[in-house]
Amino acid sequence: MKADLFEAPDYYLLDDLLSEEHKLVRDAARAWVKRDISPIIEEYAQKAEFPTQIIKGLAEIGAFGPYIPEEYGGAGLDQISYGLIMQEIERGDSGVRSTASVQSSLVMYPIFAYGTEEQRQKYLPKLASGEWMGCFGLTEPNHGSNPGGMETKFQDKGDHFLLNGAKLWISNSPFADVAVVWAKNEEGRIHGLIVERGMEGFTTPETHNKWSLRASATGELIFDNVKVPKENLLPGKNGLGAPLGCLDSARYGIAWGAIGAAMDCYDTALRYALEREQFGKPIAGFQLQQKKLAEMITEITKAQLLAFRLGQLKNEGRASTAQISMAKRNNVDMAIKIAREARQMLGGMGITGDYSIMRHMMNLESVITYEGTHDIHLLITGADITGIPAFK
Ligand code: TGC
Ligand code: FAD
Repeated sequence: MKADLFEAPDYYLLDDLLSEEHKLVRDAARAWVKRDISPIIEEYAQKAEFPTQIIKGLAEIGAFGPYIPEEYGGAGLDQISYGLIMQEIERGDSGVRSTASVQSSLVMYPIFAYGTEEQRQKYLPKLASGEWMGCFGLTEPNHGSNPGGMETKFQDKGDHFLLNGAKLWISNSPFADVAVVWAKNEEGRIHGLIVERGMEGFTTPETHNKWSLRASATGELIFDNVKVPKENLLPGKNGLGAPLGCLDSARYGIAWGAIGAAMDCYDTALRYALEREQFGKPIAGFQLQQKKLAEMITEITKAQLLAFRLGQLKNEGRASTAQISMAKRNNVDMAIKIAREARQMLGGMGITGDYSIMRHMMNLESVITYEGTHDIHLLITGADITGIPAFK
């Protein structure tokens, strides 16, 4: 990995719209990524290992529960700060951002929003500090885009619930201390349960051979007659809307995160094009290369504006699921296209680990798939504007 010379593009002077707190939070995350992620991430991605030593640093920059109130150990920040932290982390690596997204939006958020006061007190401070890590089990082998069809189920056994089933593609599962698991009760209603490592019958085998998100640990959750204490049920919300409500928060973070990956690819390609000479001049002087760079900065700027406005709406409690879908879909698609173009601009060097672009490009194949695929988000927009759901 070359020295991290990253300079963030801000073509429309968006910094002027940020508060001093936003800039402080963003700059701290940016400096941490430069110091603690850039020097090591390529090695960990190559060996397909999550760098557990970064957990403490993630907690320190406020990446675990940025918008969870301070009384529960969160950072008590607004939604734009949350987005900026995700942008900076994903500038380093989408897999590291995944770890933070899952911890914050898919584990801490449901415990905060749907949990009892005892559950909040027990889990949130430890999750915020990184002492405990969490994962979120919604997807199953036979149910990805349609989680409502899930087969994982629990029975009421009087003094406990008996949980059976399996979840697949679960970020953080191989090392998570707690899992927020979505399962159906005997009436077929979906509920959230907090399952802890060490419960008998609960295993978390790792998924290997990924070409994407290699620095993030992914695995299964297997429940074989797991006795879950009744106090581990999240009582505040049930039905499919409960897990989907968590996805709103995570997808919002991804809309910002993808900008980070795109900015890194653009910045790397611009610097390379100014230095690399062919036919007696820098390749940045050729019109075809300028077209790529000009289109990249245009798309990044549009994505930044979309994310910023969505952040304002989120702060006001007015961001709809469909608005979040539009931003997740657009910004991830923008980033993956930029990664592909930027990689070409580096010629043969673009396929090496000396530069971050190919890693971003491969990571973004997961990002465009998880938290709702590119096509599912298009259908969410379609349903919103026509009033006719076309999922089934
Ligand atoms: P549908 O009939 O549309 O909805 C069922 C019920 O849920 C309500 N609802 C929501 N509630 C809160 N927030 C939302 N965003 C909601 N969206 C829907 C809805 O009102 C309804 O309520 P009610 O009371 O009428 O029952 O459900 P459907 O079965 O037709 O499915 C719709 C669809 C396809 C959009 C949905 O299932 C979907 O979003 N599928 C994609 C699945 C997905 O995104 N999975 C992600 C798994 S987690 C993950 O990938 C983590 S990656 C790691 C990382 O983040 O880094
Ligand atoms: P499928 O649902 O089988 O879709 C296959 C294809 O069919 C897609 O192109 C899809 O768009 C298309 N399709 C499906 N339905 C329709 C339709 N109605 N109309 C048109 N096209 C359709 N899940 C979790 O619960 N927790 C996690 O932490 C988590 N982490 C993940 C990490 C990684 C690295 C990956 C790759 C996935 C992760 N996921 C996680 C799962 C992820 O959310 C699912 O992969 C995703 O929702 C898609 O489900 P699927 O893979 O089963 O694909």
